[in-house]
Amino acid sequence: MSTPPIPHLRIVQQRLLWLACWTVHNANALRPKDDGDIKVGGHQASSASMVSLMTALYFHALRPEDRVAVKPHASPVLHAAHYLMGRQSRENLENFRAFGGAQSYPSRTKDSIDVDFSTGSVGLGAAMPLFAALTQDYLHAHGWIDGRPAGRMVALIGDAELDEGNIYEALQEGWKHDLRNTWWVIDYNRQSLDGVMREGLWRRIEAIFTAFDWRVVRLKYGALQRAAFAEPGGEALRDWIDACPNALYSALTYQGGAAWRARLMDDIGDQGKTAALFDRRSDADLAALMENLGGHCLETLCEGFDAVADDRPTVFLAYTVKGHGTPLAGHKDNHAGLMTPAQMADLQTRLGVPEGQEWEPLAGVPDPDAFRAFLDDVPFFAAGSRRTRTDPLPVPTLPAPQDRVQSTQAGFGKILDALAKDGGPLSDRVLTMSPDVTVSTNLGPWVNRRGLFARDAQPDTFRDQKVPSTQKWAFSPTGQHIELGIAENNLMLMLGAAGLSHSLFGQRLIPVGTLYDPFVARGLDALNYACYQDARFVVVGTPSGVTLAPEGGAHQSVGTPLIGMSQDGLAAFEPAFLDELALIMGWSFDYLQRDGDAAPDERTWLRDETGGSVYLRLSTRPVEQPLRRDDPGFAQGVIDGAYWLRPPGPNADVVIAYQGCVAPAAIEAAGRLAGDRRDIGVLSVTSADRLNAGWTAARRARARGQTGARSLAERLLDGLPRHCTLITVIDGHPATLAWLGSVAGHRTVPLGVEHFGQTGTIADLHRHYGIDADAITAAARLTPGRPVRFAG
Ligand SMILES: Cc1ncc(C[n+]2csc(CCOP(=O)(O)OP(=O)(O)O)c2C)c(N)n1
Ligand SMILES: [Mg+2]
Repeated sequence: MSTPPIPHLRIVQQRLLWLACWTVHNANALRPKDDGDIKVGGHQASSASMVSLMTALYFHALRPEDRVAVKPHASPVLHAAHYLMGRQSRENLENFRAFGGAQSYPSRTKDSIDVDFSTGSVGLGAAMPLFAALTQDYLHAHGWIDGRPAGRMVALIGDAELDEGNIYEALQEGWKHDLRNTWWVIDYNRQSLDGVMREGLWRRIEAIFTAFDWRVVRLKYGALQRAAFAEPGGEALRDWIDACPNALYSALTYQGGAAWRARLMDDIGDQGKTAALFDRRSDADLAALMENLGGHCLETLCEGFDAVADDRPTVFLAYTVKGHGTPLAGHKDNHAGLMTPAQMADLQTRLGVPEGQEWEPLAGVPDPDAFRAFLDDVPFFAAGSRRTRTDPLPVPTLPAPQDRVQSTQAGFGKILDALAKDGGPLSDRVLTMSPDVTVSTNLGPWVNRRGLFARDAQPDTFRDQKVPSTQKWAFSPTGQHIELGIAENNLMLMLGAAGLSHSLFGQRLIPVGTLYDPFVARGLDALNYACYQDARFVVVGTPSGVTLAPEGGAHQSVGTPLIGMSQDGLAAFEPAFLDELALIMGWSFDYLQRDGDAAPDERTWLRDETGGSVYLRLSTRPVEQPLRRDDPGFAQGVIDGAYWLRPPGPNADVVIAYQGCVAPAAIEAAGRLAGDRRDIGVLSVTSADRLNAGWTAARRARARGQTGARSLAERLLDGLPRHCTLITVIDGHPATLAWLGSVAGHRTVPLGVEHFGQTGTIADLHRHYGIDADAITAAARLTPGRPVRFAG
């Protein structure tokens, strides 16, 4: 490790502090505002807290192969670092938090700079690099990134983030998977948003991380403090610091040198040596000494980071002061605090930034050439962009299983099983994972063929003992299934990290994760977070709805179809039949590898070329399969979101539109009604999400003057007579399909599930919630038009 270039780093530290504070100040106090007096925001205190940490890391300790998640509210520092390196534009900084400018919180997709991991929802940014480290190990074990050093996956986190439960879930999961190459750097300023932390949190942190086999490095005292402790009377000062409550330390920091002196003299000034120690320092020097915590001392930080040469997961507990180096320092209300223009002017003078040169990257730097030469050699930035690209893997045609009666969940297992058996480049890159529901979500056959992943092989003891089992359970470095603990947050984060493999590590993975559909809600913020990063994966919610019947009320999902519709970056499907499912899975494997930007598709008005992730909502209900359907119109409709299972006649006064496993009820009801309502149509909706998105996009396009824009939903429904009633039905919230009536102005009766919690048979529950054939026919009876006579 090279000797830390402390004088240069000191300049970086000052530059980052200035540029970060100035960027926020400009956005709030100088930039003209459209919204009147609404505060733009940005976090000067949280940024100042992390300036030294980020200086030591980005400008000294990190290597090009490392990847970093930055505490969301330190975004101004990250942008300042890139600006200093010539990687961020002044225009973007001037537009911080404005449309198109530098983002409020680091964003992989919206920021122009290399953001390795987006952050924003605190806690998740801590866990994401941990799962990226597991992904990196997976790639190494499979021999795909041999010859390149393993990078460190680094999370820079606020201390209050440790309140988030997902942190501990991630620690436990990491421990199970023999985690390595992971650093968490805690900005231990002992302040959260609203106030000051509980005393002694560090002890809990040390105990918890140690319990999970992490190395704990406490960076508590800066070099100045350590030197002072060595002076006569220094030990008493150290004891005083150690005993000082967080709130008092913060308050004294805010008040400054005179307040420090008064309090210290009161408490320990009766000892002559200690009094002399204080007397040797001016008020300003005393304040600098007391604020010289490890997390602000470049020597201490560089030493601490450089001392870790192995791959053991390491947490650095870096003591800091929130707002360090600014007049906001230490005040308990400083989270959203902004320096006044006068305070900014004062800071400007103190940091030697000449007036008019506020945006100059090297303003006030004494020897710009030498400093520039230093920057040119900073290792982390030296290798250029950290984003990688990969060519898409070809997707084979996935044949539909030929069962006569089968559920989509079982079909999913069979399709993956066939893919595992047939082999090929795509199947080798599929990485499945499940939070302790591998077997019960039908991933078993895939796992039997492809094995479980672990860096070190572990035998299947039950098999070795000849205990009969249908499931092989051996782990090896070539396995393709990651068995996760139950925490659904971890599934979503692992999907997110593996789903960024192509961009983080230049190696494409096809992550497929399964969980029980109701527990999508449990991992929802992490799912949203993964989508926000533009990670690419398939997540399968199964079983779903009330149709999981005897599995019980607690496991029923009602709102997940609406999650599928509303989640950006996620195309949601709920097929009823296996031929549909096979088409959707094949399309998904291609869709998640796309990265283009073509014009919208004229059939659907969807912009599929940009790609995305996919959510499949499946069911355990065995359903009679239709006869072979091989016309291309059918296949296209399945992918686009809907097709006519039974096309309506010209005088249709009822159309039944269904999604998912209620198909048999829709078909039965149509059969019963057909005698009297010959023109009845049945619309199979495979994706309310895509059907709806296309409709919205086409309306928007028309509003912009593209008068010919027409979505699939409009083309399907425009031809229906005006008096036709749509009866929609789904094992899920009725709002999922209710909007169909607005497409062409048809009266709609939306059937679905609004309550849950009742156990029973499928027939019991479908009757109870009114989504069976009787309910559909009853709804049809109430529609205007000719009365219905029942055949039998
Ligand atoms: C999940 C989530 N909840 C709440 C917030 C709002 N929030 C942003 S920062 C913050 C406090 C952070 O304190 P800390 O992590 O200690 O960072 P500091 O500002 O002290 O550096 C909160 C509650 C958020 N971003 N994400
Ligand atoms: Mg804090």
